[in-house]
Amino acid sequence: MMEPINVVVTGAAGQIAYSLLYQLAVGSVFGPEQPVNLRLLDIKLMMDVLQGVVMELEDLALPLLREILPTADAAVAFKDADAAFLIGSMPRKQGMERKDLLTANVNIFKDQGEALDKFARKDVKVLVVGNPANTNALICSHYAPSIPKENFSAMTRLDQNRAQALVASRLGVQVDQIKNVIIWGNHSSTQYPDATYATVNLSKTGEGVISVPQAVNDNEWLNDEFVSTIQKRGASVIAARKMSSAMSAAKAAGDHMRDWFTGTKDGQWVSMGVVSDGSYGIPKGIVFSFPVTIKNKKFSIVQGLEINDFSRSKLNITAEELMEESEEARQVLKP
Ligand code: NAX
Repeated sequence: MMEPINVVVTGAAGQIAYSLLYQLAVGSVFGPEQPVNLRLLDIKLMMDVLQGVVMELEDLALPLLREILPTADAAVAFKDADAAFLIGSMPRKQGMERKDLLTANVNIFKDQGEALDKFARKDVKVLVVGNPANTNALICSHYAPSIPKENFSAMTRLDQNRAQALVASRLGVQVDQIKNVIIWGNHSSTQYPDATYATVNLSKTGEGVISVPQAVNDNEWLNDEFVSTIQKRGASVIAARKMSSAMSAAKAAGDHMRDWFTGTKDGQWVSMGVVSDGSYGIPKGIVFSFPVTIKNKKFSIVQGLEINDFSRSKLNITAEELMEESEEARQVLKP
C-alpha cells in the first residue's frame, strides 16, 4: 500500500471545499490507490463549522482517508504538505472597494506563502482558487522563495470546462469529444477563451477529427458570443444561485490537481495559470493562464501556436489587467 500524502485545503469550512473534500477522500483526484491525510485550514471563527465537516468526513467511512486535521494554524496545516488547494479568501462584501478586497487577500496569501516556505515539502504543488486567483498565486510564490515558482498555479480549469461544455453543446456532441479549448490570461472577465486550436471528434458521423472553427462554421459566434458567455459565466451563476459556483469549481480544482499529479494524455492540453516565462510575448513574472502539457508532475507551456491579430488584442487586454493587479498588490505589500 502507498504511503499517505498530506493534502491541505484552505477555506475548508466553505462551499467549494465542501464539494472538493469528497473527491479527495474517495480517490478521484490522487487515484484509487493513494491514501490521503487531510489538513483542513480555516479561520478561528469557523472552527465549529469545520468540526461538522470533519464529522461528515469521518462518516464517509472511506478507506483512503487517513488523518483528518482541522486547524486555524497555518504552521500545522502546511507541515510536510505534498499538495495544497488554497481556496480560502475574503469574499467581496457590499460597499467594499476593489482595493480593500485586494489588501485583505494579498495579506492572506503572503502569510500562507511564508508558511508554505517554512513548513511544506519543497516539491509541494500549490493550486490557488481563491480570488483574485492569478495575483494571489503570484504573491504566494513570491513569499515562498525556497519552493520553485513552477510549483504554484492559479485555477482557470473551471473556465476551460465551461468553454469545452459550451462548444460541445453548440455542436451537439458529448463533452469529451472536444479537446484543447484554451483559456488565456486572468481568471476574470478579461480572460480569453479561445477555440482556434480546439478539435472535435466526429468519428461517429464519419467526419473524423476536425477543427472546432471548421465544425462550428461561424467565426462571429466564436469571437463574440462564445467569448463573452464564458467571461460572464461566473456572474450568471451568482445571479441565479445567489452564491458563486461551488460544485463546478470543486470539480475543476480536482481536475487541475489530478492532471498535475498524473499528467495529460497524448495530444491533450489543459489551461493553468502559471508564472509567465515570456511565451507568446506575455510579460515575464505575472501569473497568466496558458495551454500546458504535463509529464512527471512538470508542466510545459504549449509552444508555437500562431496568434492572429484578434487573439493578440485579447491577450494584451488580459495581460494588462494582470500587470495592474500585480502592481496594486506590490503597493499594498510595500513595507
Ligand atoms: P466561501 O465563503 O464559502 O468559503 C471561504 C472560506 O474561506 C470560509 O470558510 C472562510 O472562513 C475561509 N477563509 C477566509 N480567510 C481564510 C484564511 N485566511 N485562511 C483559511 N481560510 C480562510 O467561499 P467559496 O465559495 O468556497 O469560494 C472560495 C474562493 O474561491 C472565493 O475567493 C471565490 O471567489 C473563489 N472562486 C474561484 C474560482 C476560480 O475559478 N478560480 C471559481 C469559484 C470561486 O468563485
